[in-house]
Amino acid sequence: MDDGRIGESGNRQSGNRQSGDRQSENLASRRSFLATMAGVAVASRMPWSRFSFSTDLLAARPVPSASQLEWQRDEFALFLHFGVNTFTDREWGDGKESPAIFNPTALDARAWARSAKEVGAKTLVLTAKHHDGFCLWPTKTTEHSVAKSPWRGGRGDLVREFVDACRAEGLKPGLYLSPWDRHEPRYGDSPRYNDFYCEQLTELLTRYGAIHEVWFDGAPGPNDPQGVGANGQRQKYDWPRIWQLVRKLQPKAVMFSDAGPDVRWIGNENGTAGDPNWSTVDPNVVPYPGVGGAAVMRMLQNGDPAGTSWRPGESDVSIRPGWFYHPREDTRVKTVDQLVNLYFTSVGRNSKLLLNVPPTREGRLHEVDVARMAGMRERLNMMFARDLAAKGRTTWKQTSETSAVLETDLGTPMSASIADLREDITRGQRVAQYTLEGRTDETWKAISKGRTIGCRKLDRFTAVTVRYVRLTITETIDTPRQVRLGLYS
Ligand code: FUL
Repeated sequence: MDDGRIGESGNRQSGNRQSGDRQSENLASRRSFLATMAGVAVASRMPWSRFSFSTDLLAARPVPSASQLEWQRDEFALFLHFGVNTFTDREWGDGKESPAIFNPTALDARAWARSAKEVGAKTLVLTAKHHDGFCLWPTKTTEHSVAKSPWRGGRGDLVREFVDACRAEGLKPGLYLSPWDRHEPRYGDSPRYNDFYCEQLTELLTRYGAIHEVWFDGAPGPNDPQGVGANGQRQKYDWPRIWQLVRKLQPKAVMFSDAGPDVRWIGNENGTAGDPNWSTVDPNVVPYPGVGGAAVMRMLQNGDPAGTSWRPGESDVSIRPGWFYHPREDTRVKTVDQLVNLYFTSVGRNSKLLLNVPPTREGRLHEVDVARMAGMRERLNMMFARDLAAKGRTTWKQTSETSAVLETDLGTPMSASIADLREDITRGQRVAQYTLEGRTDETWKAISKGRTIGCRKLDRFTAVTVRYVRLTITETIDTPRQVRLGLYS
């Protein structure tokens, strides 16, 4: 799979998740090295690293919009895959499913939102339509919707129940509308399907109040034979039109896809951002969703320090092997340890975690999934309960146009095993290389090292007892700005 995505299993990263995961780990480490070298090379070549006092050049560096900033600072969101696949026990429906099978017997969207809130998620993203084309709202665009199902006597509107529940719990609703539609006969008849798709978007973005994230999936890959319409043609999406429409109808929403434009897919479905992970990208490398190839995957995983667009990465991953609920996977729910690790490989690498928790056929979140998420939250709350550096005495010194040192005296020796680094990303992402050291006596000992920091970088290490901590930033791509250092036991 040279383009990194494929189908039968409904997992666009690889038909075989195991080998896909291993493959991406190997690639990630090789890539990280290459990207670091590229980053360093770029930094020393960059005009603004030498003439960083020119306000014109500084102004040209990409920074996040208010919506992108809020989106990233929220850190954690839940994904809900729910639809006809829930009832057929499949991952990718073929569009021939009868709406009669959609009949959740105890659906409670408010309970989804309550669980999400309890585990600290700020946004919930629902599959309003997956690849099978079945719509969870009573759309005027097709008969293939909840209106033809027995659920709520055909008068139900799950998007309505979902957004109302989110708002009642103070959460932000987001919607996934699959571009690929295996039911709609116009799919493949490009201009006509684009009209249809824009009409669906218009319904979703005008009927339900503020929608905070619009999720455009990239499946199927460009070489997947399944991705043709009834006429045997591949659909050519009008992305500029689609993006403009969302911008017009919901100017504050962030749009997710491989190609953004606001937030990008992180390049795998296992919750692992690249290291380094720059929030800036070269938009020409990933011009539209679904485009494949090694350079694309590298850009998605690592971003680009010289990138001209601010497009932070979102790490989507399911709490179970599949995206939809399957009873056979009740014993394969990720453990609390695995979920905590995911937090570190996504949020802790300047990304955002979008964790999928699929509702059951009853329309409930499964109790095992809820318990595991609660366990994750509890563990994270404990880990980050007390910042050992909060009362320390900190000094910051810029040592050159591209380097700086931050030192904290904790006041007394303390045992730490997590460093929490944060750049003020309202001014962009600047750090390209750093080392962290600690000491109690005269000798500094290495604790960790890394490349980019961005919104949040979490380093975990074997517990060390330190009184003084020193963060040496050896390379930045713009004038260094003070980084925040937290330390946790
Ligand atoms: C993929 C889809 O094919 C999966 O079914 C799922 O929706 C995942 C989030 O994205 O591309």
